[in-house]
Amino acid sequence: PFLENVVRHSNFIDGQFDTSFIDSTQELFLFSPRKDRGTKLLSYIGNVTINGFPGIEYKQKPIFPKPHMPEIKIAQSIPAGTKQILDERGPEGLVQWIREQDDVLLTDTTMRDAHQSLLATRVRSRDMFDIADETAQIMNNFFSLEMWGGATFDVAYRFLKENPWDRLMKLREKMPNVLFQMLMRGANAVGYKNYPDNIIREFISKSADAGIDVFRIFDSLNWVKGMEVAIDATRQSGKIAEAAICYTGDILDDSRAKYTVQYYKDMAKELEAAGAHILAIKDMAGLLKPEAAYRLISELKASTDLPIHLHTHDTSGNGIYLYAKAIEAGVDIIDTALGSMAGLTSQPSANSLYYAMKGSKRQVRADIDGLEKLSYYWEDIRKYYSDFESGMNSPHSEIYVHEMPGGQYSNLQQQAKGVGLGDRWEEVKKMYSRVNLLFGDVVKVTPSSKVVGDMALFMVQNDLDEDTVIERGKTIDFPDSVIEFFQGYLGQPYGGFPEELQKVILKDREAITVRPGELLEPIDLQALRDDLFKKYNRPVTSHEVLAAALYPKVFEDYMKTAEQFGDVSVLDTPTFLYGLKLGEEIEVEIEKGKTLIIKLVSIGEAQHDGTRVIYFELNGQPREILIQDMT
Ligand code: 3PY
Ligand code: ZN
Repeated sequence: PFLENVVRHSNFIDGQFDTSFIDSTQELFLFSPRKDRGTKLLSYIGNVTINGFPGIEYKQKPIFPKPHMPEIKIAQSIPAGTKQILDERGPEGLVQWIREQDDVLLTDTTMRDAHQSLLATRVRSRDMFDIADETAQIMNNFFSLEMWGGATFDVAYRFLKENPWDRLMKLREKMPNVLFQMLMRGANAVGYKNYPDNIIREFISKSADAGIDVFRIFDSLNWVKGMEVAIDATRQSGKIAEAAICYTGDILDDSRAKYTVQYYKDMAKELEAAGAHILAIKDMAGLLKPEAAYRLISELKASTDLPIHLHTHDTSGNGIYLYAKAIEAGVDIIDTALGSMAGLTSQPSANSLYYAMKGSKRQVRADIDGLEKLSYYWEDIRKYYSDFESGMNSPHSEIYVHEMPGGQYSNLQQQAKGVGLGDRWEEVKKMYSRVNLLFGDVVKVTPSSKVVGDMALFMVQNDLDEDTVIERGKTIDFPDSVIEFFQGYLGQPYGGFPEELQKVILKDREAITVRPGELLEPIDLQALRDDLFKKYNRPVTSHEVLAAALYPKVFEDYMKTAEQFGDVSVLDTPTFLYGLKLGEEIEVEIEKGKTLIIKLVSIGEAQHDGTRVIYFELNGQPREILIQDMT
């Protein structure tokens, strides 16, 4: 097994036959236990069959069509793409190459922001692996694939019970030709709070090693100080630092004068000075109107040499129009999703944009027939996750009023349901925009958007308004996230905090004005590794150490589930979410060449202690599993 681990390791696959990496790579010494995997999987399946899956209304397993696989010839060798340009010419060479392209280049967000925004980030790795070979063939001329970061990291551990690093490394293996891009929340990494600098540096370094090429780095308050460590760490790793300006407000609205074109131009200059290779405009809520896009891109093009990469969400339905205007103004790269995973709170459709721009001066570089085929596949996959859809089924122009990021919409809605405000969702949305103004008109993107969302839920739940928050505030315990925000632990908002509100919320707590990273003690990763070693009684990988540093509780729960049920990522998605129907038989490949055949034979009556015996066949042999019925 040791040799197998070495041969399968990405460094070895990348041709680093100098095996000195063995000394520093603990995961090579991990040998998965061979025994008992069948029983653990049966326990998982029995459990989900009886008790259902969190967030899915309990029902009989639906019948899903077999996903449409694109009928394309998979070439013997994978066509070269932007990844090879970066590897051969380095970040500066890649930037130069972008400048030389006349076509508009695309980033596909299907495996990250699209499902984060449409399906509460629930798409599993397996559904990505199954289409990876075809994606590498069809999207070989894309600029990049955004497939990691943002909320995908913690949702993978928390809800999907799978390891996000495996997703990254396996996709890298299957798609070695196109740049991989991740969303990095600056000093908040892939979390909701600032982490010590050493964690940011280590996380970027390990993500780069595992396969990320382009780090889109932003700060949730557009505070450049909060982005500097991440930009520097990315440059140190030899990767692309794509620094983002988060777009908020409306540059066309003079009554909303806080975020002007000049504000964005100044920020672009600061990011260039901080070492950005590419400038991203991150329109996380889809507020950028077509004329505003034209003006903003034109002015930024005139004031910086950096290539510009535009990101939006199509919530208003104006996405294609806005992209057309941005293309006219000279934008270099834009973010789209595959047709069936596009639109609404997700990105505009690559397929539609391709046709929209046909006959215009600048072409959108894409293989449209191939995109249509990939889109069919995702149309089927999306059905698995229908319980996580937000229920929004037509464009919402109200986005220009509530300004909620696309990635937040379905999540906040779930959160509202969770605290019993499901039927007051309209009120919550209105309150969201009122809280924004109460906070002084802040940039709203993870995690600052979560603070605004938490406060909106809190105010609706407690029947508070702008006046009563101040009047009664001294006796109110505000949500922790709100207190921490006003303490300056997410950084400093442009224009400062509203003072009166800050006093009411903080009471006798102190606020900081320096970068939180300057105050946070480094986490001793070696000590953490030793602790984890003791706790789990086996060597832990550097990826596991980082996960434990970023999300201690989530990681601990994940490890418990993994101990109880084994590696559930091998299950097909319908079985993972719904279990099995009586008499249903599935094949589960638990490792290459090793398949289990699992059949659900019958479900015993509930016993007086609430347990049931579930009768399976495992590879033809009868097996009984005892499950606690929690329904
Ligand atoms: C995230 O931080 O996850 C986002 O998608 C922000 O837009
Ligand atoms: Zn987004």
